[in-house]
Amino acid sequence: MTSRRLAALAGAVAGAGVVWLVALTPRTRASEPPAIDGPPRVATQDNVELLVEPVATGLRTVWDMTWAPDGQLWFTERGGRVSRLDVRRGEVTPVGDVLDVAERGESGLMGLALHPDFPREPWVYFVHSYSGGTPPGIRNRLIRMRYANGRLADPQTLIDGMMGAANHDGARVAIGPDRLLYLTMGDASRMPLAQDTMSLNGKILRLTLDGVAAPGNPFNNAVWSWGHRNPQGLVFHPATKVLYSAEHGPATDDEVNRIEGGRNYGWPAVHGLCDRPTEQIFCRSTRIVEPIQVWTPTLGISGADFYNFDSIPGWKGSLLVTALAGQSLLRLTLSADGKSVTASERLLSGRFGRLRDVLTGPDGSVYLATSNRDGRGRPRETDDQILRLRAVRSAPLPRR
Ligand SMILES: [Ca+2]
Ligand SMILES: [Ca+2]
Repeated sequence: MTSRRLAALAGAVAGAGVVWLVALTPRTRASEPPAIDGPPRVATQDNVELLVEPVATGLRTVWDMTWAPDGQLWFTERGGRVSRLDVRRGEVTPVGDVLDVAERGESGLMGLALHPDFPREPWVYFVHSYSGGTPPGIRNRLIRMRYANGRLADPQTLIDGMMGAANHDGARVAIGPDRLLYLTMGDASRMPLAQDTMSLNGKILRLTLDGVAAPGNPFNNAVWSWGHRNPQGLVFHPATKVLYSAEHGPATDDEVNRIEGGRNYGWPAVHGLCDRPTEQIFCRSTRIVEPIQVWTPTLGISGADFYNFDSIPGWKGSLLVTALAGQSLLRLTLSADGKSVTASERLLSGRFGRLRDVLTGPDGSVYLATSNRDGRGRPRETDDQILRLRAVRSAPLPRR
């Protein structure tokens, strides 16, 4: 079945949940045609039953997803393609390609954001890797393109020359409530750069929407916070407007950080918490900000979004984070001040492979992007996919 037909089926089913009830009714006669499998269901720790539906299939390493004001879901694929997805109909419409993309190892077309006044201001922002520089190698740049008549055109480079690499090349973009553009940039496997405040690697950067270092940045350049290894998740809390990042650790210490401008997040001197003696000395002398959550061994955490809806009972205010190697969706409950994690839950373990990004939807659904064709997964025929999670019913089932 083509990806379009599969997706159309999913869209139709989303509008008529009753169909699955029929499909799930036990068959009584051997001569009946085999029923199609219903979409997988998973139960949360509160025993809320979630339905998982494919919305789009046959994609290649979906990296970043965001909403446009018209309700279309825009996404990047790492090889360079940009598309929009009608989540009700399951229709994928390519809108253009970012040219000059070098997709090697973890590098390629990554972060995506729309101008806050889109489409009146028709700018779409991207971070991508390319081959170039002296000596020649992988570099990263932030660009924007103009969207008109259904197509992307007129690429403009905003910042260029950031080191790239086949590893630690994370680049997620988020536009803040302050109308500034925030951008994560991995250390590109050059660990000391993360502590060099003149380098743009191993940083979270803060820029105007025209790509200029934002006024008030601590070092009069684009650097906002430093000491980051490979942040691939970046999201503002919907109520407090505080910025949070999700970061790949090495073999230990994946981190979720609460980002404050002008602060040092420790890498490579500190992995995770300031708990080893050598780390404690460094932390005392340099005022490190410790993560609010760590995972050891690492799960390869990536995209992040807040869930700010009532549709899934118990989830409102949660921070959702995807895991690549850990092949799961993590849900974190934050304390009232947002400075610590009070509970966590791990869902979908191994069910859909590597998960690169999560995006919560205006209808209270949760959209997930798989990354099984990134060279490290075991892709199935339908990969990569954009999946939708939604509650089957609005109240948890009674506990058995
Ligand atoms: Ca850290
Ligand atoms: Ca540590």
